[in-house]
Amino acid sequence: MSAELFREMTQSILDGDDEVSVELAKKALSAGIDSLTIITDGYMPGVKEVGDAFACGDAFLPELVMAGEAMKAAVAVLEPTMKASGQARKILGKVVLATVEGDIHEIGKSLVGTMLTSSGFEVYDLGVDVPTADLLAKVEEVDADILGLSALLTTTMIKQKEVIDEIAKRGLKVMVMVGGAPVTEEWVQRIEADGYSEDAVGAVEIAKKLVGAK
Ligand code: B1M
Repeated sequence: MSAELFREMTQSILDGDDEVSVELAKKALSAGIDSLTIITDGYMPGVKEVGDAFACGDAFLPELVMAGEAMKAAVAVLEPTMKASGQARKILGKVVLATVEGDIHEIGKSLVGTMLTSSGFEVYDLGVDVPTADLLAKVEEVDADILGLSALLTTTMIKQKEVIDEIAKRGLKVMVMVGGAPVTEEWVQRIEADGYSEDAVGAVEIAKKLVGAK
Protein backbone atom coordinates (compact mmCIF):
# COMPACT_ATOMS: atom_id res chain seq x y z
CA MET A 1 0.00 0.00 0.00
CA SER A 2 2.84 2.40 0.92
CA ALA A 3 4.62 1.87 -2.40
CA GLU A 4 1.51 2.87 -4.34
CA LEU A 5 0.93 5.87 -2.04
CA PHE A 6 4.55 6.97 -2.45
CA ARG A 7 4.21 6.74 -6.25
CA GLU A 8 1.11 8.96 -6.10
CA MET A 9 3.02 11.45 -3.93
CA THR A 10 5.89 11.58 -6.41
CA GLN A 11 3.36 12.13 -9.19
CA SER A 12 1.66 14.98 -7.27
CA ILE A 13 5.00 16.81 -7.21
CA LEU A 14 5.58 16.14 -10.92
CA ASP A 15 2.07 17.49 -11.58
CA GLY A 16 2.70 20.45 -9.27
CA ASP A 17 -0.64 19.66 -7.64
CA ASP A 18 -0.66 20.97 -4.07
CA GLU A 19 -4.23 19.84 -3.36
CA VAL A 20 -3.34 16.24 -4.17
CA SER A 21 0.03 16.39 -2.35
CA VAL A 22 -1.74 17.64 0.80
CA GLU A 23 -4.49 15.00 0.60
CA LEU A 24 -1.89 12.24 0.21
CA ALA A 25 0.13 13.55 3.17
CA LYS A 26 -3.00 13.40 5.35
CA LYS A 27 -3.81 9.91 4.07
CA ALA A 28 -0.29 8.64 4.82
CA LEU A 29 -0.34 10.14 8.33
CA SER A 30 -3.63 8.44 9.12
CA ALA A 31 -2.15 5.18 7.85
CA GLY A 32 0.52 5.63 10.54
CA ILE A 33 3.46 6.26 8.19
CA ASP A 34 6.30 8.25 9.71
CA SER A 35 6.57 11.87 8.43
CA LEU A 36 10.21 11.70 7.45
CA THR A 37 9.67 8.48 5.49
CA ILE A 38 6.76 10.15 3.71
CA ILE A 39 9.00 13.06 2.72
CA THR A 40 12.02 11.02 1.63
CA ASP A 41 10.24 8.11 -0.09
CA GLY A 42 7.14 9.91 -1.31
CA TYR A 43 7.87 13.52 -2.24
CA MET A 44 11.66 13.80 -2.64
CA PRO A 45 11.84 11.56 -5.75
CA GLY A 46 9.38 13.96 -7.43
CA VAL A 47 11.39 17.03 -6.51
CA LYS A 48 14.57 15.36 -7.75
CA GLU A 49 12.93 14.40 -11.05
CA VAL A 50 11.63 17.94 -11.66
CA GLY A 51 15.03 19.40 -10.73
CA ASP A 52 16.82 17.05 -13.12
CA ALA A 53 14.33 17.80 -15.92
CA PHE A 54 14.84 21.54 -15.32
CA ALA A 55 18.62 21.12 -15.44
CA CYS A 56 18.52 19.53 -18.87
CA GLY A 57 15.85 21.84 -20.30
CA ASP A 58 12.95 19.35 -20.23
CA ALA A 59 11.08 21.42 -17.62
CA PHE A 60 10.80 25.17 -17.13
CA LEU A 61 10.55 27.65 -14.25
CA PRO A 62 6.74 27.38 -13.81
CA GLU A 63 7.12 23.61 -13.29
CA LEU A 64 9.89 24.22 -10.76
CA VAL A 65 7.69 26.75 -8.92
CA MET A 66 4.65 24.45 -8.89
CA ALA A 67 6.69 21.44 -7.74
CA GLY A 68 8.13 23.60 -4.93
CA GLU A 69 4.66 24.75 -3.88
CA ALA A 70 3.28 21.19 -3.88
CA MET A 71 6.24 20.01 -1.79
CA LYS A 72 5.93 22.96 0.63
CA ALA A 73 2.20 22.35 1.13
CA ALA A 74 2.76 18.66 1.89
CA VAL A 75 5.60 19.40 4.31
CA ALA A 76 3.35 21.92 6.12
CA VAL A 77 0.90 19.07 6.83
CA LEU A 78 3.68 16.80 8.07
CA GLU A 79 5.69 19.29 10.15
CA PRO A 80 3.39 19.48 13.20
CA THR A 81 3.68 15.70 13.63
CA MET A 82 7.45 15.89 13.39
CA LYS A 83 7.56 18.66 16.00
CA ALA A 84 5.09 16.81 18.27
CA SER A 85 7.24 13.68 18.24
CA GLY A 86 10.06 15.58 19.98
CA GLN A 87 9.75 15.20 23.73
CA ALA A 88 10.12 18.06 26.19
CA ARG A 89 13.69 17.99 27.48
CA LYS A 90 16.63 20.16 28.32
CA ILE A 91 17.57 22.57 25.52
CA LEU A 92 20.57 21.06 23.73
CA GLY A 93 21.73 24.33 22.25
CA LYS A 94 20.73 27.45 20.33
CA VAL A 95 20.80 27.41 16.54
CA VAL A 96 20.40 30.40 14.24
CA LEU A 97 19.34 29.04 10.86
CA ALA A 98 18.84 30.59 7.42
CA THR A 99 19.22 30.28 3.71
CA VAL A 100 22.03 32.59 2.63
CA GLU A 101 21.65 35.91 0.86
CA GLY A 102 20.54 35.71 -2.77
CA ASP A 103 18.96 32.29 -2.30
CA ILE A 104 15.22 31.77 -1.77
CA HIS A 105 15.13 27.95 -1.50
CA GLU A 106 13.43 27.32 1.82
CA ILE A 107 12.07 23.77 1.97
CA GLY A 108 15.25 21.91 2.95
CA LYS A 109 16.33 24.61 5.39
CA SER A 110 12.90 24.53 7.09
CA LEU A 111 13.03 20.73 7.33
CA VAL A 112 16.41 20.97 9.04
CA GLY A 113 14.90 23.53 11.45
CA THR A 114 11.94 21.27 12.23
CA MET A 115 14.19 18.29 12.91
CA LEU A 116 16.49 20.32 15.14
CA THR A 117 13.53 21.74 17.08
CA SER A 118 12.00 18.32 17.57
CA SER A 119 15.36 17.01 18.76
CA GLY A 120 15.66 19.58 21.55
CA PHE A 121 17.43 22.57 19.97
CA GLU A 122 16.14 26.12 20.28
CA VAL A 123 15.97 27.25 16.66
CA TYR A 124 15.84 30.83 15.39
CA ASP A 125 14.86 30.42 11.75
CA LEU A 126 15.54 33.73 9.98
CA GLY A 127 14.07 32.53 6.67
CA VAL A 128 15.62 32.89 3.23
CA ASP A 129 17.82 35.42 1.43
CA VAL A 130 19.33 36.58 4.71
CA PRO A 131 22.26 39.03 4.60
CA THR A 132 25.43 38.13 6.52
CA ALA A 133 25.06 41.16 8.81
CA ASP A 134 21.56 40.07 9.91
CA LEU A 135 22.76 36.55 10.59
CA LEU A 136 25.63 37.66 12.75
CA ALA A 137 23.50 40.20 14.61
CA LYS A 138 21.11 37.38 15.57
CA VAL A 139 24.00 35.10 16.58
CA GLU A 140 25.25 37.79 18.95
CA GLU A 141 21.77 38.70 20.22
CA VAL A 142 20.86 35.15 21.29
CA ASP A 143 24.44 33.96 21.96
CA ALA A 144 23.95 31.07 19.53
CA ASP A 145 25.96 27.85 19.74
CA ILE A 146 25.50 27.01 16.06
CA LEU A 147 24.86 28.99 12.90
CA GLY A 148 23.21 26.84 10.21
CA LEU A 149 23.60 28.01 6.63
CA SER A 150 21.67 26.48 3.77
CA ALA A 151 22.52 27.18 0.11
CA LEU A 152 20.95 25.51 -2.92
CA LEU A 153 22.75 27.33 -5.69
CA THR A 154 26.36 27.09 -6.78
CA THR A 155 26.22 30.89 -7.09
CA THR A 156 25.15 31.40 -3.46
CA MET A 157 27.34 28.76 -1.76
CA ILE A 158 30.07 31.39 -1.73
CA LYS A 159 28.01 33.28 0.87
CA GLN A 160 28.69 30.43 3.31
CA LYS A 161 32.38 31.27 3.01
CA GLU A 162 31.68 34.99 3.35
CA VAL A 163 29.84 34.39 6.64
CA ILE A 164 32.61 32.14 8.00
CA ASP A 165 35.26 34.71 7.09
CA GLU A 166 33.25 37.45 8.80
CA ILE A 167 32.86 35.32 11.95
CA ALA A 168 36.63 34.86 12.08
CA LYS A 169 37.17 38.59 11.50
CA ARG A 170 34.85 39.51 14.36
CA GLY A 171 36.21 36.74 16.61
CA LEU A 172 32.73 35.32 17.28
CA LYS A 173 32.49 32.01 19.15
CA VAL A 174 29.88 30.17 17.11
CA MET A 175 30.09 26.85 15.24
CA VAL A 176 29.01 26.88 11.61
CA MET A 177 27.08 24.01 10.05
CA VAL A 178 26.43 24.13 6.32
CA GLY A 179 24.23 22.17 3.94
CA GLY A 180 22.23 22.25 0.72
CA ALA A 181 22.23 20.19 -2.47
CA PRO A 182 25.44 21.58 -4.07
CA VAL A 183 27.50 21.46 -0.86
CA THR A 184 30.23 18.80 -0.83
CA GLU A 185 32.78 17.59 1.72
CA GLU A 186 35.47 19.23 -0.38
CA TRP A 187 33.68 22.59 -0.21
CA VAL A 188 33.19 22.22 3.54
CA GLN A 189 36.91 21.68 4.06
CA ARG A 190 37.78 24.55 1.78
CA ILE A 191 35.64 27.06 3.67
CA GLU A 192 36.55 25.53 7.06
CA ALA A 193 32.99 25.01 8.25
CA ASP A 194 32.63 23.11 11.54
CA GLY A 195 29.99 20.68 10.31
CA TYR A 196 28.08 19.49 7.27
CA SER A 197 25.25 17.12 6.58
CA GLU A 198 23.60 16.12 3.34
CA ASP A 199 20.18 15.71 4.96
CA ALA A 200 18.01 16.86 7.85
CA VAL A 201 18.47 13.73 9.97
CA GLY A 202 22.24 13.96 9.67
CA ALA A 203 22.07 17.66 10.55
CA VAL A 204 20.72 16.77 14.00
CA GLU A 205 23.59 14.35 14.63
CA ILE A 206 26.15 16.95 13.53
CA ALA A 207 24.52 19.64 15.68
CA LYS A 208 24.66 17.34 18.72
CA LYS A 209 28.35 16.67 18.08
CA LEU A 210 29.06 20.37 17.68
CA VAL A 211 27.45 21.40 20.96
CA GLY A 212 29.29 18.57 22.66
CA ALA A 213 32.50 19.86 21.17
CA LYS A 214 31.96 23.52 22.04
CO1 B1M B 1 15.55 25.99 -7.74
N1 B1M B 1 17.21 25.21 -8.33
N2 B1M B 1 15.98 27.68 -8.64
N3 B1M B 1 13.78 26.56 -7.20
N4 B1M B 1 15.21 24.20 -7.27
C1 B1M B 1 17.55 23.89 -7.83
C2 B1M B 1 18.33 23.99 -6.52
C3 B1M B 1 18.42 23.30 -9.03
C4 B1M B 1 19.44 22.22 -8.57
C5 B1M B 1 17.50 22.76 -10.15
C6 B1M B 1 18.31 22.25 -11.33
O1 B1M B 1 18.66 23.04 -12.19
N5 B1M B 1 18.60 20.96 -11.37
C7 B1M B 1 19.08 24.61 -9.60
C8 B1M B 1 20.43 24.99 -8.98
C9 B1M B 1 21.58 24.73 -9.94
C10 B1M B 1 22.87 25.05 -9.29
O2 B1M B 1 23.11 26.16 -8.85
N6 B1M B 1 23.72 24.05 -9.24
C11 B1M B 1 18.02 25.65 -9.32
C12 B1M B 1 17.90 26.89 -9.99
C13 B1M B 1 18.86 27.11 -11.15
C14 B1M B 1 16.97 27.88 -9.62
C15 B1M B 1 16.78 29.28 -10.22
C16 B1M B 1 18.09 30.04 -10.52
C17 B1M B 1 15.90 29.11 -11.48
C18 B1M B 1 15.71 30.39 -12.27
O3 B1M B 1 15.16 31.36 -11.79
N7 B1M B 1 16.19 30.36 -13.48
C19 B1M B 1 15.96 30.00 -9.11
C20 B1M B 1 16.85 30.68 -8.06
C21 B1M B 1 16.06 31.56 -7.12
C22 B1M B 1 16.93 32.04 -5.97
O4 B1M B 1 17.10 31.35 -4.99
N8 B1M B 1 17.51 33.21 -6.12
C23 B1M B 1 15.25 28.83 -8.50
C24 B1M B 1 14.00 28.92 -7.90
C25 B1M B 1 13.31 27.86 -7.34
C26 B1M B 1 11.87 27.96 -6.85
C27 B1M B 1 11.57 29.26 -6.13
C28 B1M B 1 10.97 27.84 -8.06
C29 B1M B 1 11.73 26.63 -6.00
C30 B1M B 1 11.97 26.84 -4.47
C31 B1M B 1 10.66 27.01 -3.72
C32 B1M B 1 10.85 27.11 -2.23
O5 B1M B 1 11.85 26.71 -1.63
N9 B1M B 1 9.83 27.65 -1.61
C33 B1M B 1 12.87 25.78 -6.55
C34 B1M B 1 12.96 24.38 -6.36
C35 B1M B 1 11.74 23.70 -5.74
C36 B1M B 1 14.10 23.64 -6.72
C37 B1M B 1 14.34 22.11 -6.63
C38 B1M B 1 13.54 21.45 -7.74
C39 B1M B 1 13.99 21.44 -5.31
C40 B1M B 1 14.62 22.09 -4.06
C41 B1M B 1 13.94 21.48 -2.83
O6 B1M B 1 13.08 22.10 -2.22
N10 B1M B 1 14.30 20.23 -2.51
C42 B1M B 1 15.92 22.02 -6.87
C43 B1M B 1 16.36 20.73 -7.54
C44 B1M B 1 16.94 19.73 -6.56
O7 B1M B 1 17.29 20.04 -5.43
N11 B1M B 1 17.10 18.52 -7.03
C45 B1M B 1 16.22 23.34 -7.47
C46 B1M B 1 13.68 19.47 -1.39
C47 B1M B 1 14.46 19.74 -0.11
C48 B1M B 1 13.85 18.91 1.01
O8 B1M B 1 15.79 19.31 -0.31
O9 B1M B 1 16.65 21.69 -0.33
O10 B1M B 1 18.18 19.77 -0.96
P1 B1M B 1 17.05 20.28 -0.15
O11 B1M B 1 17.43 20.11 1.40
C49 B1M B 1 17.91 18.90 1.93
C50 B1M B 1 19.44 18.79 1.94
O12 B1M B 1 20.08 19.55 0.92
C51 B1M B 1 19.83 19.17 3.33
O13 B1M B 1 18.75 18.70 4.12
C52 B1M B 1 17.51 18.91 3.41
C53 B1M B 1 16.54 17.84 3.82
O14 B1M B 1 17.03 16.55 3.59
N12 B1M B 1 20.03 20.57 3.68
C54 B1M B 1 20.78 20.89 4.77
C55 B1M B 1 19.55 21.71 3.16
N13 B1M B 1 19.95 22.76 3.87
C56 B1M B 1 20.71 22.30 4.86
C57 B1M B 1 21.36 22.96 5.90
C58 B1M B 1 22.10 22.18 6.81
C59 B1M B 1 22.17 20.81 6.69
C60 B1M B 1 21.51 20.12 5.70
O15 B1M B 1 22.75 22.73 7.84
C61 B1M B 1 22.57 24.07 8.14
